[in-house]
Amino acid sequence: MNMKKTLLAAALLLGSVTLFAEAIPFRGVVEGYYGRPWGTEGRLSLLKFMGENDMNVFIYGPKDDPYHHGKWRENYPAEQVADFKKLLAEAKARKIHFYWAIHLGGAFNNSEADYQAMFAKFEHMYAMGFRAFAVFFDDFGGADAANHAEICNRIVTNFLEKKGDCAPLIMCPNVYWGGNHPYHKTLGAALDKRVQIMWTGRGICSDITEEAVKTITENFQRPPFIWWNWPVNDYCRRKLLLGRTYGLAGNCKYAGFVSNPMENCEANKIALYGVAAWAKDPEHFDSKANWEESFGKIYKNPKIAKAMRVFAEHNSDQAENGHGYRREESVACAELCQRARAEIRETGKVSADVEAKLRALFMEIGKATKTLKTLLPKEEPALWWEMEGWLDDQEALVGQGIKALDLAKATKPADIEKCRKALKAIRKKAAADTERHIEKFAAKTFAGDKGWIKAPETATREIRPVVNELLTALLKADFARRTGGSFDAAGGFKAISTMKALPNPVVSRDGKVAGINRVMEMQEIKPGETIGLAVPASWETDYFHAKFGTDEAAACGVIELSKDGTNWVKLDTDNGGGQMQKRLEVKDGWRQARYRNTSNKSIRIKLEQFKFDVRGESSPIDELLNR
Ligand code: LOG
Repeated sequence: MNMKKTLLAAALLLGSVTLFAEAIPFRGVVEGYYGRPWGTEGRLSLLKFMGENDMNVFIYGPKDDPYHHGKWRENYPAEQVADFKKLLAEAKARKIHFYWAIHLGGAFNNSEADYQAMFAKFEHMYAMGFRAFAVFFDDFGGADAANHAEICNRIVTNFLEKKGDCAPLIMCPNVYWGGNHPYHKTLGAALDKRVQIMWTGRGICSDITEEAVKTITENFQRPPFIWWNWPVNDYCRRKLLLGRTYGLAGNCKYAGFVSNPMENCEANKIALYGVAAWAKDPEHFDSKANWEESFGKIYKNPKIAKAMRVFAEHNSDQAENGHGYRREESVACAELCQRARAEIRETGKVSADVEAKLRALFMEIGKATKTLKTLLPKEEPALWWEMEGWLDDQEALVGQGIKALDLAKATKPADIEKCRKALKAIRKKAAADTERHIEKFAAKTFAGDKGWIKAPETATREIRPVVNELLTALLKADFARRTGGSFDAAGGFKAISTMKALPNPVVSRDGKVAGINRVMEMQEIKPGETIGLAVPASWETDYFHAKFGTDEAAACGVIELSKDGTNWVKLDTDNGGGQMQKRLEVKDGWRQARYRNTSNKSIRIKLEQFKFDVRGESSPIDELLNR
């Protein structure tokens, strides 16, 4: 059977037969995240890996490729055309359907001219060799289901049918998650039945549950094509997600299943090894065994495989994030870590038994990290390039862990001082490593936007809290001993929101940038609602900058500043390009900023940035070490 007939047969099959725990017909990857697109080398490497693991769909749609998204009307430059041809050849050789997606959200006005521009772009891609197309409406523009169905239907009749040799259209809706939204029903009813509809689950980032699949299948009037937002890390950019594949209902009917991975291209292989095996045979999938065996399959050198296994064990949870999606991490040592924290809370240190076990754990991780730092540069250079920052962080974390245990034992002032010095040196090196990592990644993003790149963090779920809590307790005790006073850590770095759509945004500080973590979705802010940021009194502010992705924000509201959170004054911001910003005088002592919708209508904003530039130590541990 040729490709066209195979696709047609699969499409017909999907419409009529109930599949139970059989291979999902279309299994693969959507390059659909925000951040540094993988590049041709990375994609070639993944296509090879996908082929070897029997995945058969690759959907190209990186948010930060301008020709996919904002500049979709423009053709690709010659260089990129050549790259696509290479990718298409590789995909063909590996029997992978290579889709190209256009992102129309918010930039399509339904004029005949726009339709012609879209078809012209499809022709450009068709001429390159693309025979599979997708349309994305996520995260931009309005939720007009009838219009989105109309656009897709016209692509089917005016382009795909005329060509006659293309795969069925795949579309990503504007409301791509959830269950009973009116958008889903309208779309399901109006959309040509041959078009496949993507869906991320009950939430934007969530497990895929049987019940939710049932509801969405009814509303879409067809089984969903899953866009699984795992292991993507664009909403938890400090973390690498290297854990096992779990949380997927295996007894449902799916049109297809693609994983949206991390911008860390090579590091995705652990997760994709799991997704590939699950989607091929959900019924017999053994999540833990699959994860254990993945390392030997992915890394040729057994030493690397073994060390990656140790590293991955402590790098799998997203940490606190806006979506609330979490994964297990450091499972084998979780109990030890909890016990250690309980002891620290009660006694300010750890017992001899716990101390010995923690020391062994830190040594084991340190050894694995060292192995990776030695072997990866030569043997896995691409993985090394993208993972170096996390290896540096892991090394610094366990290094501090060991020094904290030394500090707990030290009684002589000279020994204590030695530990403090060693800790300062580790933290100084870690800060420099982070700076280097940010520069390195920023140079490779399309936007070159440093604010978007976060400091790598490892082992956040179990181990980091032990190290931080132990260090804080010991250094506080030492501070009291030296000064006779008690140390009050700078508190109060938080978001302050009255937005119903965004009640608990997460904040973080990287060097001198202290802000709300970027939110990718459009969110409604109602008249009178506010979104803001408070920083501790010990931090000095010298700049305020918000990016809302729309000039409506400046037209419909103001930025206000406060010193105490009670009295607010309007800031005369410089506005433009969806942004509001202003230099601040340190001596004015501003510690809070908020945006207030002063108009009488609700607007939709994209909280791409909301930050102060600050001066002052970023953590209590640094404050304690420097005082
Ligand atoms: C985006 C996606 C992003 C992901 C995780 C979809 C359909 N769209 O919230 O580009 O990588 O969530 O942050 C999304 O998931 N928006």
